[in-house]
Amino acid sequence: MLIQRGGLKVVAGLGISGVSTVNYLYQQGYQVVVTDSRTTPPGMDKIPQDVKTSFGKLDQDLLLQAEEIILSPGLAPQLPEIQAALAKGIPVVSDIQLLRRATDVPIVAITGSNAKSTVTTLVGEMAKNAGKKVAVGGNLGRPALDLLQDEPELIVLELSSFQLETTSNLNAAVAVVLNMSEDHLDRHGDMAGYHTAKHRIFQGCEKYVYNRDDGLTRPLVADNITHISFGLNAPDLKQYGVLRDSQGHMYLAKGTKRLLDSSKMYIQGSHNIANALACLALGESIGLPLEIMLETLTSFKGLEHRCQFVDEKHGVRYYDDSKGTNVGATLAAINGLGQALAPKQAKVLVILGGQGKGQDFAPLSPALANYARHVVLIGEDAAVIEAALSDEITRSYASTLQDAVLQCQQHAVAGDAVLLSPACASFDMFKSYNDRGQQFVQCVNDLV
Ligand code: UMA
Ligand code: ADP
Repeated sequence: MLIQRGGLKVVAGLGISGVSTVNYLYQQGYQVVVTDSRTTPPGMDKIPQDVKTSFGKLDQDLLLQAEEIILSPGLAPQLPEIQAALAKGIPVVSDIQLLRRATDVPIVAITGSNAKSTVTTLVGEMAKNAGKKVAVGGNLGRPALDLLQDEPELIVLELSSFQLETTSNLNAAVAVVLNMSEDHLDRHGDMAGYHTAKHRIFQGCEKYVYNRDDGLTRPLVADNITHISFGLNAPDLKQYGVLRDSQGHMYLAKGTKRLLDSSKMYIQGSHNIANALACLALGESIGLPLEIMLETLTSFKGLEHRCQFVDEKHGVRYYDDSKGTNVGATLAAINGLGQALAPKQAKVLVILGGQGKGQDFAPLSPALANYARHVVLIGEDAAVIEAALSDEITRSYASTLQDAVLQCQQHAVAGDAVLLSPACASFDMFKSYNDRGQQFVQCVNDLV
């Protein structure tokens, strides 16, 4: 440890972000201790041995001694131990707050119910291809404070509502809420709570980007803050949008100028066109050259577990959309695949279910009635989803993913597509959405 400075920093929750926070504070010479409700939290072996730890429950005494508590995004501020600290006037902040305090490097701040990882990765690639020394992370996986090790000139951050809840005055160079649909209501109480958390991203921003197709993405900030919009309609001057030719081909456009034929991108579906437009608007806001951004859009292959083609068996195609963890994402996948198959009279077989996070599943029903041949329900909230489906949708239950895939195969006809897009979190049956996606791929590979 270097010099001892300041009062006691208590890190609540270890995990990936807790480890990064403890190590950062330790290296800076702060007095740091860590508590976690788990007896053997992940990352215990990745922090200095002389850091005091208290595991097995959140240590109330320790929390009340803090000068500041740095809360893991995995822990809700509503927990009684955290509420007790807040009541005593102890500040509770995120690792994102510490990052902002540590550096003046411009931050591109990205949130939304869906598309965060895709847009964050793409903007990071655009910046890299433009020759910027850029660090990319946050909710995406590489914890925020670790990004400082790269000594970046630009930081691109994916931010979750959990991280934003305890972040104030991020002062981003540019901020965006890409879209808003129900998610994490079990944590935020209702849509208003979730919206409030997400919109903290705009506090102190220099510029912002918003989605014209989704009023809930538009910030309540002063009119004089520079902004650019994107949307799937024809754009006004200097805004991003879509122009169609006489055959209906969609072009990414700025004002009246066509920029790119959307079929030139590997990432497909109208939601990905919106994502690409958001990237252009964000990139323009930080001065990235248009040509390089367009080249990046045409070379980007997309991320794993996002509507990813797995294999074709007996004329049936299998798609892994394990990252479809909420209704909004699953709707985009069902509509995207369904619209593509409809002219061939083919349909989608959808595997749905897991932990529902308090969402309303009713919006899935019309899309499934239009495009699904059959639905297989898995996981903790299978019955909650079933109750939201209209009678004409044929459905069955499966207790394992393997059985779900087999049932889909039995109901499918050549030309159909089987889609794993659960609209739910995975933790009831799997380690993570990655694990769920990998197991799905294995089940598909095992099909005869
Ligand atoms: N937990 C406890 N007790 C504790 C602390 C955590 O039981 O004292 C449990 C909680 O149930 C929690 C789970 O552990 O849900 C995971 O929390 P963690 O502290 O182990 O999390 P980290 O490993 O630090 O990962 C966190 C983010 N996790 C969450 O927000 C839940 C990661 O986002 C993020 O990539 C990482 O920091 C680096 O910034 C993951 C995520 O699921 C991908 N995010 C949600 C989403 O995308 O929908 C918001
Ligand atoms: P996030 O990081 O916000 O979860 P991802 O880029 O990982 O976003 O995508 C998550 C899920 O959302 C995937 O199933 C993906 O196909 C879907 N998706 C991507 N973009 C959109 C969008 N603009 N609207 C709705 N769903 C989307």
